[in-house]
Amino acid sequence: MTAILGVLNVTPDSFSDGGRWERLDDAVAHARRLRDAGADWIDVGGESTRPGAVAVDPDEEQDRVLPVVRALTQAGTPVSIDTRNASTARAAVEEGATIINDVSGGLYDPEMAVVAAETGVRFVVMHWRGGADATPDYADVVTEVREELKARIAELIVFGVRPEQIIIDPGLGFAKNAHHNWELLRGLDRLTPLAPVLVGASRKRFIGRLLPPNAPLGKRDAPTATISALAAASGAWGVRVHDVAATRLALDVWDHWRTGGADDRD
Ligand code: PMM
Repeated sequence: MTAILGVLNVTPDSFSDGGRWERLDDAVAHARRLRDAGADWIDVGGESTRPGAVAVDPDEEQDRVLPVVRALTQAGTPVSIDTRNASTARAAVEEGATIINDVSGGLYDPEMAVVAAETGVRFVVMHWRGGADATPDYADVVTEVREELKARIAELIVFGVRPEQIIIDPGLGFAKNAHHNWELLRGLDRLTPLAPVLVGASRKRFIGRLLPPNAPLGKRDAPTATISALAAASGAWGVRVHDVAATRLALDVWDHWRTGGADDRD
């Protein structure tokens, strides 16, 4: 069954600007809703990686995410830590996180590979060519992303990361235009032989292009859920989404399709 990572962005603009504990409570309550809706992991991030975003100091990032990671793991909720900073990844794993999700695949912070190797947790290696603001330039996006991820896996193994820790991600929207993103989704079955594949399409701009101009973000959740089902059908290991309930339903549809409704004989 395809895994669901529910997005929990603990950035200042994400939650009400009340007191610190109030914000923590909000974050934990939102995580609980995501978990109840069917998330397998809560992917906690304290730094926006969207186009135009400013890098956050790792200490500030840890002040944001660690209390949330601690509260969730203490409640038995599986946590993934979405960070490019090795110190944040290490601290989150010490608090019980079981996945490190690095949009730079370890290229932003050279210590990240060491932390992944030493902690031994699952490590999401996203395809990265200098972030969301870098210019997209590919002759054959699927082949180039595939080859770059393959090379990255080989480098990480030299650093002591075990192959079975690695999950790859095509990095939709990161130095890729809408056409590149759709090509990568169409070519997903060329990435799955390398390693388990995570897809992060949720609410991204290329989905917005399917909708009327200025449609609210929430309108992107139905097409996101459709992508989740199609990604599962293409062999994805997991999807990272904001609206977990819609994706849960879409994945359940795929599961019934795949099994011919084997549990529905009554
Ligand atoms: N996208 C964002 C953040 N983290 N992690 C992975 N593995 N893959 C992604 O595509 C990804 C990510 C940016 O999206 P957000 O601002 O909506 O969280």
